[in-house]
Amino acid sequence: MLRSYGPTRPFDGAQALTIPDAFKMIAQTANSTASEFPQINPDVCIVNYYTNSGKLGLHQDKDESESSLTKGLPFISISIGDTAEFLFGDTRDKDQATKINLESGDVLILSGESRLLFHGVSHVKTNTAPSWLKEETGIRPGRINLTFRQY
Ligand code: MD6
Ligand code: FE
Repeated sequence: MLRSYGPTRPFDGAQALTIPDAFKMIAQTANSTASEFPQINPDVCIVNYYTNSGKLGLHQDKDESESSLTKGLPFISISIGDTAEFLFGDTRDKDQATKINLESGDVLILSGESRLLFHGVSHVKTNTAPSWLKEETGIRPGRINLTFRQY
């Protein structure tokens, strides 16, 4: 699959929206808390919605500029809603990958040497979102993941 970043969506020409300042602020606050990592000014935010049967195969995120990747600039991932089992490792082999749970509110940063780790989501755990989140926002079942990067 050809993947690239651009101002419009190839299949219908829709314009990419501006990243809301409040979102950028959350990502940059998380970034600065991990003070050993370089700071980015995010200009790309990908929002993925996973239903409870959603998954994402092991992959590397390497569609950013060569300069961004060479510097190992962080990508910052924020999870909202149901818990995901997240896999990461040095190869595409899911049996060798490390598994962790990403719960609602968790932030994961891949930076420096870990920037090109293989990673993915093996499954989303039904009905694991915090009850206050469901009550206060009416969020539907599943998981939202936002990843912020600097192209
Ligand atoms: C996650 N997301 O949902 C991991 N990669 O926890 C990703 O790895 C990802 O959401 C590339 C583009 C969008 C993504
Ligand atoms: Fe990814």
